[in-house]
Amino acid sequence: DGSELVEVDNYVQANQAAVNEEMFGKYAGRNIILVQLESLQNFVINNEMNGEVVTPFLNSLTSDKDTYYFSDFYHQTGLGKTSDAEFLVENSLFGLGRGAVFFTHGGNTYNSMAESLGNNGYFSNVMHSNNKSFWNRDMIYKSLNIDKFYDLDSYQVTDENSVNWGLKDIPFFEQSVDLMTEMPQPFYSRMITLTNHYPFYLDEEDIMIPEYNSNSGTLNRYFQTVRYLDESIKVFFDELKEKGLYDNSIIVMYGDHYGISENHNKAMSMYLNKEEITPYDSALLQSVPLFIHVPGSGDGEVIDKTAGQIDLRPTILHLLGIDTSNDMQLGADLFSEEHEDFVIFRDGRFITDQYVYASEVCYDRDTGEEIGIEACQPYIERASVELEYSDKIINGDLLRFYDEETGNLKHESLE
Ligand code: GP9
Ligand code: MN
Repeated sequence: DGSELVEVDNYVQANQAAVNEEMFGKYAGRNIILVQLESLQNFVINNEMNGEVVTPFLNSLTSDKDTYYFSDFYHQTGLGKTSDAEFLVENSLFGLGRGAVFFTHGGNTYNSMAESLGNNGYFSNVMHSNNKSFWNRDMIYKSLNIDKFYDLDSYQVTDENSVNWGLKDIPFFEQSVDLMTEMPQPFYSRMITLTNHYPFYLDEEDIMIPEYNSNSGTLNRYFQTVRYLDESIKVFFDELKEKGLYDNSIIVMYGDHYGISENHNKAMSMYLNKEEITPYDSALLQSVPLFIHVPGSGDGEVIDKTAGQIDLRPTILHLLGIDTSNDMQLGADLFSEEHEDFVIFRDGRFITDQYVYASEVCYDRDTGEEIGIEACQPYIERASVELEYSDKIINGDLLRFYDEETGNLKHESLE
């Protein structure tokens, strides 16, 4: 019943990070566009592959005057992959340790980012050119109060403009911006790219750099599809400018999860010039890029706070001037002075500014040396508490007992 929520609520309230007054509402009223970048890991950013720049456009954003680039940001997904990233961002809660929460708890009550933005006059939508029932999206998007899902049926998909999983990212962005011109403003669009997805195939005409030369065809092709993804984002920005949607929007872009699994450690060690990939390395490799691009703001900066996808919702809502102090959330605003350098992975691993915890070993983050478990112990406990609370909320469908307007438990839950 709802009484289970009392303990969770106390924890959430006690761990709220105070808003940064300077940042709160700084970009209020703008459209908000989230781009979830399929399988994009941070190791390719500002890096080369056999002398080829892999992400020229995103690299330019890392030192752009209008872009906050978060260089120590991590995905927190589990088996739900893309859908878990979506869940984290909408709810500031973790996906589940087993299965995909999109499937298992699609009918729950949620207090999503779409709902908060909807309550503040935003038209919320998701744009993704795949069959609407993939990952049970059509069902859970109703529970998340997303006004409209621009799925496969909203796009013109032909043999020529598709590859691998479907519509290529460049035509996806072109067609999406056309759809945006028809939307009521302000809008909240959450876009999900597709081309940079395993097994990383491209048509000949879209190949811009050669393959890598490791023993893994997957890693070898990955650089090429990442290069294509980078190009598609450049096209997206140009289209937004052309259609007059650029200046009054914020564009938030982040990787959804890893693209290169541990099955390719040998090839990765060759690329990274390391003798081997240890659990310590694997954890750090879960870093994905995060960009918050605010056209014309002059507010660019590289921020190396240790953080994760669960932090996106409070960060974004606060930038737009929307209060989250009553939200049942486990993330914290990235611009808060009280944001802690601590990111918890779904499987219990974690990273702080000082430690990496993986395979039940505590590592000194700077040196990669194994150290005594005591240093990690307080974080191990907090990681397990937060994962457990998140699971409790989802498994018990506890948000149906919670009134996020007042921050109180609903009456019937205590009867
Ligand atoms: C499918 C796409 C890919 O629509 O989002 O999902 P993934 O396999 O990466 O979880
Ligand atoms: Mn994905």
